[in-house]
Order: sequence, then structure tokens, then C-alpha cells
Amino acid sequence: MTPSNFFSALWENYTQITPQAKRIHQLFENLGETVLNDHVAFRTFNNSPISLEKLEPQLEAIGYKPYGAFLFESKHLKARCYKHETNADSPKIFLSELLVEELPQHCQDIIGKYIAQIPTDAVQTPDVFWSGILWNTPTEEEYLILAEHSEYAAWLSTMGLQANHFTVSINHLKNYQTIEEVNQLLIKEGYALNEVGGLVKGTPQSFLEQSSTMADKISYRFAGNTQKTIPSCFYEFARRHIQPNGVLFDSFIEGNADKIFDSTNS
Ligand code: OOG
Ligand code: NI
Repeated sequence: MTPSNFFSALWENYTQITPQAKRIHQLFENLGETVLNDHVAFRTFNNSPISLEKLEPQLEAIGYKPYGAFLFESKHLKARCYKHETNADSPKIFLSELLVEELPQHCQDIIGKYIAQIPTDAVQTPDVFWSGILWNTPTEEEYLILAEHSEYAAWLSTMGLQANHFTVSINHLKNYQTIEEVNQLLIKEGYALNEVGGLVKGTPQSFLEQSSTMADKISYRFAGNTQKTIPSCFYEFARRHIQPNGVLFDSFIEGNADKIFDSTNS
């Protein structure tokens, strides 16, 4: 699979439950822009057949190499980022995993049930990255219990492996130089943005500014046949800056990411 095939299949899958991403993408194209992706992100459970460590070889199979590692202590997450070895225009990939053993025992028990259902050989090819949930649909009760301790865990229980967001590269837009202008356009068009820590995460001095929509809301049928509106996925916007050494910053920032995670809070 080429990275280009990988990202088109991923986008198809992502926009089915994230219609706002398709509409915003179209909005930019209608304004004469060509939208390039800065990065995409995935979430997973550690100590499972789909742990970060088990998934990584599939990113390597499409030419990606890890180049940074991150820890989010209060959210019980760790993450790594990947870039394409030869094609600098290929989107970067941010892969995080939940440190399940750090959650209270009753959450571990719920998640343990899901993990036990994942085939030990679930990861065979890169298309595992849009396989969704590899366990039976959770009950609404389980979802709410998980959400009390980890919004990430609740989200992952219902959405599974799929692109959690795509990210518009503001650097590649022609008519929008600043992230503030992009945010103003989105607000004018009626989109709800993530306001945790302010609309813009990061500063030019930290070389990465990011903003994101709040995730789309979809109607979800839980096991036991109860239905509830829950967050699906969101769209992000990133502007990178050149460092004093003349090189464009191409990694991620824990302080920004920590707030971007909240885009799927309910
Ligand atoms: C990832 C949040 C971090 C970034 O660009 O810093 C992130 C997530 O919500 O799964 O995407
Ligand atoms: Ni992101």
C-alpha cells in the first residue's frame, strides 16, 4: 500500500462519521485553496493486540519512521510521532495509547473485556488503521463509567481504530496566513471550536500553533439498544514556524496536544 492509498482510504472512512471535515475541506477548496494535511492521529489501548508497539510496524511498512515520544501523565497516555522517510509532504502521524493499568480497577475490568475480544493477530496490514472497534459494542453504562475517568477511554470504546482527526496545514494555504484568520472563518461558518486553554494552542515562539473543531456528534446505538448522541471525530488546523536554526519545526508539543485531546470530550 502506498501512503497515498493509505490516506485516501483513511479519509473516506473518517469523513463518513465526520461530515464537518468534508464540509470544511470543501469550504477551503471553494475559496481557491488546495488543502494539504499536516498530520493525522490515532488512539489505541496499550498492552493489547493493537498496542502502539504492535501497530508501529504497519506504519513502517508504508515508509514511516518514529522521531518523537510524548507522555501525558494526567491523561494516562503516551504517544509517538512518525514521518515519511522520503516524502516530506506526506502527512505526519501521531499515535497515542492509553496506559490502561493506570485507570481504576473497575475501568480496567471493562477495557479488559474489550481487549480479550481482539484477535491476537489483529494487526496484519496497514488497513488495521480503519478497522474501528474490534470488540462488541459497549453498553451505555460502560461508556459513562469510562468517561468519568478518561474521556479518551470512552471515545476509544465506541470508535476504535480510525483516524481521530485530519489536520489542515495552514502553511500551505494561500489566502490565510494566520491561525486567527482560519479560526474566524470557522466561527463565521458556525463551527464550534475547542476552547480549552484558549482557541489557539501554542505560540509562534514555541513554533507550533494549533486549533481544532469540537468533534462531530453522532447518534450511537449501545449494546442493550439504548441510543445516545456521542462525539465522533474532529478537524484540526496547524501552523508551523521556522526555528532559529532555519528549520521548520516538524514535531508536536505536549502542552498543545494535551488540550487537543479534549476535542472529543462530551
Ligand atoms: C491527539 C491529540 C494530539 C496534536 O496535534 O497535538 C494532537 C488525539 O486527540 O488523539 O493531535
Ligand atoms: Ni493533532
